[in-house]
Amino acid sequence: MFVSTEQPVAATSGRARAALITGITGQDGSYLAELLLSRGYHVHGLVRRSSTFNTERIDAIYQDPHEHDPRLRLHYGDLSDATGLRRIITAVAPDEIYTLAAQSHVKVSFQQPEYTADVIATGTLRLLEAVRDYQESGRRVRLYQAGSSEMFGGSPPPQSEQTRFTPRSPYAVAKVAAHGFAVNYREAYGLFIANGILFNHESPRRGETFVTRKVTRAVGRIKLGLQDKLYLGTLDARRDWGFAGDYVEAMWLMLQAGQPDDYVIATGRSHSVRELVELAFAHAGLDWQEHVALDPRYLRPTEVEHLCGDASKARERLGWRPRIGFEELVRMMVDHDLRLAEQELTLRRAGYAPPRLLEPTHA
Ligand code: NAP
Ligand code: F7E
Repeated sequence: MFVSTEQPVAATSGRARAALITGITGQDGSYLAELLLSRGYHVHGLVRRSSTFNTERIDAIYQDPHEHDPRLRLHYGDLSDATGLRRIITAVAPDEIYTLAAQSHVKVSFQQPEYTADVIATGTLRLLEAVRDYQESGRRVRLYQAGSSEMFGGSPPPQSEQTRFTPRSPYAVAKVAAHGFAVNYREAYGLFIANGILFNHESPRRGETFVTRKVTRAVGRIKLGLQDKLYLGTLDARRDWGFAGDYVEAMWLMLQAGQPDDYVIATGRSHSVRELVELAFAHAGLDWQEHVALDPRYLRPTEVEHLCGDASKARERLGWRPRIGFEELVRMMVDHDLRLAEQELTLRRAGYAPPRLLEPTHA
């Protein structure tokens, strides 16, 4: 059963619930922060230090603590820094922790395998160790761990909670390890940990080097004459693409359940990259064949051919189901990126916009 988004959640002590989100500046973190704020939570976000601002996705919900007593607060931290994580957990005293932070790009994980493993696998372990000690000091906390359909890798669809993990990238191997740590800490120390095994989910806030956003950004720019070609890798891979806003609801529902468990979250329908490209270009009135070219540098050493999830367990036990389908999602993203391209064109005409660096690393 879906719980109303308007209903504020009170903790047992009477104070509003506090949630800590690692990865709050990412796609999912930003949607989840909005959801939790709308439900009355105090939200704390872990932000890593960067030489430029990296908070664009949460700028709309940020409140200056000099002027307000905000319900959203940010803390500098990094999954590579165990001491800092412990300090933040103690200071924040969260009722719920959503661990979303990750080097989340599969192709980049082939280029940076050691870093990817450190942040995803060992980073999750650092957080679990901090939570274990926090709970031993008498506090109760529920933790969401961001697993991925990439863990299924080479196992044929439909993939469910029963499907074997056959990871095909350093990213996926690291996610399998994080999943394993989470299950072990649940069993060994009685921690409330839910593993979400989420299939691809996208939005206008998706990072621009993931294929959906790369395509919709290019469609907007090509339509307005700011770009002519779009270079891609395989067009044959199939993914089960849903909307990120729907998927963060599932994360929250997992932590409201009576028992901690693992859940596949998916739409149950898959499409090829080619179908994505056709639909996105057609929505802008463009012929994709005139603009799309293969660049083998975007191919992966080992590809995941076909992911399509069976989310029956989440539907039956959590009442979760996706609201936005593939076609609506692609239209939403193209429309957003057409508006972005219009802004870029206006700035260019006024002499303000420099040429765009599209992709430095062929991710
Ligand atoms: P995303 O947009 O790439 O966001 C990743 C977040 O992690 C960002 O806030 C990033 O900070 C932060 N981060 C990266 N390295 C960090 C570190 N060392 N310490 C602290 N924070 C760090 O990813 P997403 O799409 O929102 O995905 C959220 C989580 O779900 C990830 O764990 C991802 O692997 C997993 N997942 C995603 C999908 C999907 O389709 N989106 C599917 C399954 C699982 P910056 O903003 O500073 O870079
Ligand atoms: O690739 C193909 C690519 O990078 C999708 C992450 O959120 O979802 C995401 O991982 C497909 C692959 O996502 C290009 O080879 C073709 O078959 O958008 P993607 P992903 O690898 O599925 C999972 C569930 C996660 O957990 C991850 O964190 O598209 N593809 N040409 C391309 N992909 C990219 N990025 N760029 C191309 O030019």
